[in-house]
Formats: sequence, structure tokens, C-alpha cells
Amino acid sequence: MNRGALYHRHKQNWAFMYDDAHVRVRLRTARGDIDEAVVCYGDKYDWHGTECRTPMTIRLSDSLYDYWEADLAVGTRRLSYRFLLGSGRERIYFGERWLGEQPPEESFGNFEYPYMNPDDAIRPPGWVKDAVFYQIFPDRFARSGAVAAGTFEPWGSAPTKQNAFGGDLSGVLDKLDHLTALGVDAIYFTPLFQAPSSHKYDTENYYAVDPQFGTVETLKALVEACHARGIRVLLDFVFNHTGSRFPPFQDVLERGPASRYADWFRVLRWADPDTGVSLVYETFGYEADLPKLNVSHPETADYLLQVASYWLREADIDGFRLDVANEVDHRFWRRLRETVKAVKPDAYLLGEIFHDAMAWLGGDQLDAVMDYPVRDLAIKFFASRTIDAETFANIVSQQLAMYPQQVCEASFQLLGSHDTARLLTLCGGDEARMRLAVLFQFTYIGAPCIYYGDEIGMSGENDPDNRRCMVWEPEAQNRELFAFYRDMIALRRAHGALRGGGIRFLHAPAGGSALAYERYAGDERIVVAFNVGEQPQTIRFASEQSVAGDEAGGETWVEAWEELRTGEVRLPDGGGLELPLGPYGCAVLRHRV
Ligand code: ARE
Repeated sequence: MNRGALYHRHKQNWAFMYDDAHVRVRLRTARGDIDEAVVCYGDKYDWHGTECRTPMTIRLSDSLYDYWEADLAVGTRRLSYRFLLGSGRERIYFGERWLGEQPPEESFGNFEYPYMNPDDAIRPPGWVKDAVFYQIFPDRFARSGAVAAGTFEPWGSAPTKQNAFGGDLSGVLDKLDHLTALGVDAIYFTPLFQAPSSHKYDTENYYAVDPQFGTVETLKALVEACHARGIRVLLDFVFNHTGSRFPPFQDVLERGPASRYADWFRVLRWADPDTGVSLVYETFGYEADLPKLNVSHPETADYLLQVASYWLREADIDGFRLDVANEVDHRFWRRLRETVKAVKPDAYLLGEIFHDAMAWLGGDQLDAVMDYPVRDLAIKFFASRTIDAETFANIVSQQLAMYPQQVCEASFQLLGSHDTARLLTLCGGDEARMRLAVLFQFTYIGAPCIYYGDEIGMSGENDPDNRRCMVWEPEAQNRELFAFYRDMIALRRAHGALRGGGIRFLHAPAGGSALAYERYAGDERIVVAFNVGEQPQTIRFASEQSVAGDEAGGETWVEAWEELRTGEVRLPDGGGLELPLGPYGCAVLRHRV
């Protein structure tokens, strides 16, 4: 047995309350190394009277490790536990402070989940896993009739880093039918508070809607209209930095260390008119226009918390997308969570973090992050085709094992944003590849988000080309693609197993371009299969490959979405399943229960 590969520790992604009555424990072992894993658990105050055993199953595997899981019902809410591992004839016990063939008599040295305090449970808002988001960049989505002609660039001309097109919130209001027809039920707006740039990440006034976009009243009317249609609204807040026109920063520029806002920013060196030395301060990414806020200063933190509270109460928004969340201190996020959840317990706190975000997702700070790591893999597998199915499945599995299940369910799944080139462009303009990526997005764990215009076939390279004006002329829109997106949303809504529950890869060969996985929750199981290559392929599953381990043959599988069918599904006599997939083919099958 490869003992060096064994890993477990309590809390975080290794032992967490998935619901109020269960602790899910996860154990890492070297891939393919162990035949059997069992959790021995009980109450440490009555170990001999309560000790019981539950077998674990491998739910995920990456290139190096298997991840075993078991859900433990803990009657006394106190959990002491150790693992019994078997490989060939070898049997060892694994605890927090020992490893060996004989476990200690008592529970001393076991792992502990000391008490299942309800307040320690990680509880992202329940609605998120069922939601489908649509991202709007307000300057480029829609311009209402109220905007004076000639003030802005002509709609549809080429975006540059500086120019503005006059999009506004009334324009969004006029276009809500588009979103309803598509079927989305949440909007993520990039910033709309007053700021000089077209992207508005350089906040000048946190309390005002940018005059180009409208007023507080327009925003309130828009949120109300969205709510009436069952659409939730998420706004983008920039608390890491401000714009240089933010009045407290202007005051610092004017008064130097004498400014009452001197501690609001991270000044490294004050200007000295005598020596000609100029002011040096920390910024976002070396951008002089984006001075970094010092949220460790109580006044600054209080100010920003009041901003959050104001917009929740005033405009009844449903969540916050938090810019550069990984560069703001944890203490501030804890305070923000308390502030926000006190006003609206099911508001969604979504952080922009591009890497391992467990340190923010323990239930006391953010609810979720934008899943750029999985987006990156999806782009490489479906769009640029620079990784094979095995690499894709391994790294996706590794990502899933890094978080508690409920955190994965509430994550924000995107294939593109205002910070990336557009999906269709990354697919080289090939719509077939794009559709496969979108099918993945809508059958994977986490709430999908459509970047405005992707659904009607817009293309665009990196910023600023990815921020072109939305195309509204019906003849210039790809309506078949729109119908496909609408179908994908409907498919996801029709099956709980696509929105919650687990995922298991069934077919992901090294060097391969065909991929299949199963989504499962309760009795429901959905198999999704793809061929991202130009050659036809047939994927074969043995019955035992199915997660539930029962018959995957006979008449138990039906097509969940016939429009996607690319070949005749075959059910061989000996059980199992055969899926012939044409070039860029795919299939979605449902287990009939
Ligand atoms: C402008 C120009 C760019 C130019 C840049 C630098 O448009 O072409 O490259 O200036 O000169 C906003 C605007 C941008 C603007 C920027 C600065 O939207 O258009 O860029 O302000 O003025 C990292 C951060 C992440 C950040 C991205 C952009 O971690 O937080 O970079 N994203 C947010 C917003 C942006 C916004 C800002 C932050 C600033 O979503 O829209 O930019 O408020 C890797 C790394 C990531 C890195 C990522 C993307 O994966 O791991 O850390 O993200 O690449 O670069």
C-alpha cells in the first residue's frame, strides 16, 4: 500500500456536513492502490458502545489519486473516526495521529469532527444550483430610445479600450423578453455604479448608478421587473480598489498625509514637493487609475459594508459578484457576509477567484467562485482541442475533490466573460465544437452563465473585442444557436441530477477525443457522451461501469434529448450500452426508473 499517498484531515473538503444529519468524509489514496476502504466511527465519549462501520466508494479519481467517500449519519452529532484500508492481504488503520495494523483500543488519536454545529454548515443559497445566469455588460447590451443620438459611438462599430456605446438600464428593461424566451432566471451585471470608463471597474461614486445607465430609480424599476419575471439580479462590486476619481482618493492626492482619508489607501511613499518625489501607492495590477483600498482600516471597511447594505435594501438585489476577491482580506469578507445575510439570508456572494478558493469557501465568507479553472479545461478540450479526454477528466475530478459538494453545486460555470475571448472565437468559428462545450456546461455541476451574445453567435477576441455591441437585428442573429441554448436550459431544468448530485467519468481514454460521464442524484442517472473529433467513434460501457452498479442495458436507458441524437443507441445482449457518435456527435441518455 502506498502509505505516503494517504491524506485526510477534518473540515474543509475532507469532512463536511452536506445536510444537517450527515457528515461526508473523503479520503485520498494512490490511484488504483487500495481494494477496500471502510470508515469506523462513533462517539468519542462512548467509543465501544457506539463504534460502527460504513464502506466507502471511489467517487472521483485524478491522475495520481482516488477519492473515496462515505456519508455518515451521526446520531449524537459528535464524530470520532478512523479508516480501515485493505490492499491485497494488507490491512491498515489510519487515524489522525497513527497508522498501523492495530488501532488504539480507544478513540484517542482518531480523526474528529467534534460537533455538528448547525451554524458551521456550509450553506450556499439553495436557489443557485437551479439557476441559469446571463451576463450583461451594460454599455454594450442595449441602448434605449432615451439615449440622445450622436452622444456615443454608433451601435455596432468596433469597441476600443476607451469608447462607449450608450447602453443603459432602460435598454435592458426593453429587452427582457429576449431573456425570458431564452429561459434564464438570473442576470449578472458587470459594474453599473458611477465611473469614468466604459467598464466601470474604476468606481467614482458607490452610491450612484452611472448617469449613462440611469438612476437609482431606473435600477429599482429594472430589478422589480426582473423579479416579476422570476429573474434574480446580481451586481458587480469592486471593493479591492476604487477609481482615482473617488473623492477620498482625490482628497489624499490634494492633502497628502493630512487627509482624513490617508489610511483608506495603501500609500507606500508620500509625495514631497521639496524633493520632487511623487506619491507611490498600491494599485490593482499596476494601474495608476485603480488605487487599492485599505480594508483593514475600520472606517474604510465600514464604508464599504454600508454600500453593500444600501444596495440590498434600496434596490433589493439578490447577490454580489465581488471583483478581485482573492486580494481582499478574509476578515472583511466575513464581515460582509454577516452584513449581507442579515438583510437577505439567501443573497449570493460570488467571488472572482481564478485558483484554489477553499480558503474563502468554508461557509463564513463567500458562497462560491467563478469557475475559471474548469472553464480553462473546457476550452482546451472542446474548443482548442489541446488536451485529451483523460487529462480533462482527471483535472476536472481533481477540481471537484478540492471542495465540498454543496460548494460545487453553487459554483458559477462560465465558458467566457468580458475578460476572455468569446467561446465561438476560441472554437475557431466552428459551431459544432461550441455546441459540445455548451452541452458540457449545462450538464456539469454549478450554475451555468451565458455571456451576452454567445447565444446568438457573436464572436470576439480578447478585451476589448469581446465587448462588442449586442446584435439585435433578427436576420443577423443565429436563431438556431439560440434555440439550442434554449433547449440546453430546458434539459437542465428537466433533470435534478444535472443540477445537484455527483458526476462520474465513464469513458475518458488517454489520447482520446471521446468522453462520457454520468450525473447521478437519488434514483436519477443521466449519461452524457461527446465525440470532439472528426472521426466517428463508438463508446461502450459495461453494466458495472454505471455508478449504481445495476443493469445499464435492456430497456432501462432512454434518450433524454432526442434532438441531440447522432447515432442509434445499441443495447448489447450481454448488458451495457453502445453509443455510436458521429464527428462532433453527442448523446444524452436517461435511466428510466
Ligand atoms: C485594461 C485593458 C486591458 C489591459 C489592462 C492592463 O482593457 O486590455 O490588459 O487594462 O493595462 C478592468 C477592465 C479591463 C481593464 C482593467 C484595468 O475590465 O478592461 O483592462 O480594469 O484597467 C486578473 C485578476 C482579475 C481581473 C483580471 C482582468 O485576478 O481580478 O485579471 N478581473 C477583474 C474584472 C476585470 C477588471 C478588473 C478585475 C479590475 O473582471 O474586468 O478589469 O477591476 C490568469 C490569472 C488571473 C487573471 C486572469 C486574467 O488566469 O490567474 O489572476 O485575472 O489570468 O488576466
